[in-house]
Amino acid sequence: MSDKPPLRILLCAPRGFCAGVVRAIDVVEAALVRFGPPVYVRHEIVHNRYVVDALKRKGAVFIEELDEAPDGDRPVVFSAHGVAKSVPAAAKARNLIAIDATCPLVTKVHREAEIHHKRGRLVLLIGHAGHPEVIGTMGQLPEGAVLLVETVADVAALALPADAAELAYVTQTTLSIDDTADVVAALKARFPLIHGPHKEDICYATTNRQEAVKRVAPECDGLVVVGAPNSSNSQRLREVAERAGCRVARLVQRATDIDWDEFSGLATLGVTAGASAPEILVEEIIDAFAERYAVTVETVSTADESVFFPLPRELRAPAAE
Ligand code: 0CH
Ligand code: SF4
Repeated sequence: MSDKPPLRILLCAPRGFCAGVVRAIDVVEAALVRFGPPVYVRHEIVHNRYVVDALKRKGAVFIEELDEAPDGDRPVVFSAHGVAKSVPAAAKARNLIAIDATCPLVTKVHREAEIHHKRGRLVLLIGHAGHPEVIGTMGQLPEGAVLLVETVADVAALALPADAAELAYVTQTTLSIDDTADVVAALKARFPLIHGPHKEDICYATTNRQEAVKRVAPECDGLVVVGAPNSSNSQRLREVAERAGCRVARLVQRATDIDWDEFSGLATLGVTAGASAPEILVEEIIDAFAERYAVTVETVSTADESVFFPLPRELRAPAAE
């Protein structure tokens, strides 16, 4: 008999990589094959250090701004989070080879914002200030054409008349489903004529990962989200667990980050991973618990995912003759 205390692990499914992240990483890999190193990547391709370090070893060079890359015909990949219109324009002006790894579901939001603007509407973006996706979406339109709204209180504080007819909203793709529903409800209450998507622009992956956490959290005393602190969708998963009553809900990048005092005396632990966290890190964390507990792992599945996004045309292998 094991002298380790028992621990039941409820493993959320879906968890981890989404279709946009798989595509973004594949874009960098394909660009390395097509052009050879160095391939410049503007911003972390996805918010995960393990992924970034693995690509660095293959010859990717991560930069925050375009001017950190030399002029000339080297490829520069834009991250999954998207970029302002000024970025591809600057790349073109400098003769860089621009390769766009923006998730198609983020690009869809960019196009929605553009359509609203063309129809003469002021666009309200629900999102988190300073996040690269928010900077990218705001940067689709001229200065002042998009206003950022983060909270219900921000809606109340908007200096706009209640009968402002030409208004629309779009959202960041990785927000909390519940918080966003409240902000959208506040917008609709204050501006009944506001245009918007059917619900919001939160993507399928964000929705499914939050749903799975909601299902397991009430049964868990603790929950680990494998993900990085700058990963918006991962942070939202931790919040969902906390709000559902998990005594300890933590975001963890690697097993070495776990504070074992916090995770002592657990009977049931939930485990999930943000959309940018590779499965190998989930395994590492479960293995670390297995060193201290006699673990049993049950997968709790709340949705099936089969979304796939092809590579940008310029990186696809030529069709077989
Ligand atoms: O959740 P955020 O947007 O911070 O990004 P991530 O952790 O890199 O996950 C991938 C989503 C990228 C854009 O939606
Ligand atoms: Fe695309 Fe959603 Fe993944 Fe972001 S989280 S990359 S929007 S699928």
